[in-house]
Amino acid sequence: ADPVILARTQAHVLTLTLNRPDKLNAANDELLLTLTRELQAADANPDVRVVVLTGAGRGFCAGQDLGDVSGRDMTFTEHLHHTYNPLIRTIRGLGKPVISAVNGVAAGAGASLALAGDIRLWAASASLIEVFSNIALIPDSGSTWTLPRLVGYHRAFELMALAERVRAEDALRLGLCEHVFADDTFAADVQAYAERLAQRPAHALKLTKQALVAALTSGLDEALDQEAALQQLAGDHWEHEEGVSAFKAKRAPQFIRE
Ligand code: T3D
Repeated sequence: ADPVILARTQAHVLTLTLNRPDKLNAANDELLLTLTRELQAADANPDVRVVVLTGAGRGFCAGQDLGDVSGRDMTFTEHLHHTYNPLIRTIRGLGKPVISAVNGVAAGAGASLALAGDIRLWAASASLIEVFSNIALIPDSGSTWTLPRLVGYHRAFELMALAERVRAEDALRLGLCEHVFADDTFAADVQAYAERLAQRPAHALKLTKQALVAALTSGLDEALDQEAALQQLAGDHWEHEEGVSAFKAKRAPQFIRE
């Protein structure tokens, strides 16, 4: 059988491709557990500086494979704790930037995955649907946390209640993605973007992500203390010395040490 996740590294960019194109990459347990394992391995691999998540074929991810739900020997709660929650936590906790490269429709937990990346790049024909209410479930895999922080409570509720499709132009306006690229150059544009990000100081970005993630749920006082603590780790690292030396010498910094 074809692997459910394709992995390819080029120029320090690991691309993980959800590979069940006949089902718009709907997620079964094997896909979710493999993806989480690949992400954990990427975190430990110094050659990987940026991770890209994308989908094979015309979809990004259509959420839970609905063919796999009936007859399952786990409750919904157990299933979320076993599969989706570790995946979302792994992305959030990963010490490297994760790009959600949304090549096509992202629905249900697939929408949650599209929103979970640190950077969200969309193809012009991509779309997002908080589809859960169509099957009378509630949004999961972090959507209830992420979406209202992006669009506010009221718009999040409407998107969830009506399960309307958000297209790229609106996603950009609403802050659900950072950039939209043309369909026919999407993969190349994503790779170029990711390679640019890979040139940035990896250690400083890891600490930046850590500080931002913590600050999302803290008050200003805690955020200031956290910045002061993490700035020490950044300032003590060789990347800082390199950045300052490069500035003084009027040259580009070299943050990749092979
Ligand atoms: O623990 C738990 O299990 C709870 C967790 C829940 C997390 C969730 O994600 S719940 C939400 C599950 N997802 C859905 O309800 C989405 C269902 N799919 C759709 O609504 C539509 O497929 C889309 C709007 C995403 C795309 O529509 P369209 O018209 O572009 O494509 P299509 O023709 O509907 O789908 C193409 C094929 O993919 C089709 O198969 P076929 O007829 O060609 O053999 C379709 O059945 C299949 N497919 C799409 N989504 C799923 C799927 N197969 C299984 N599961 C799916 N989620």
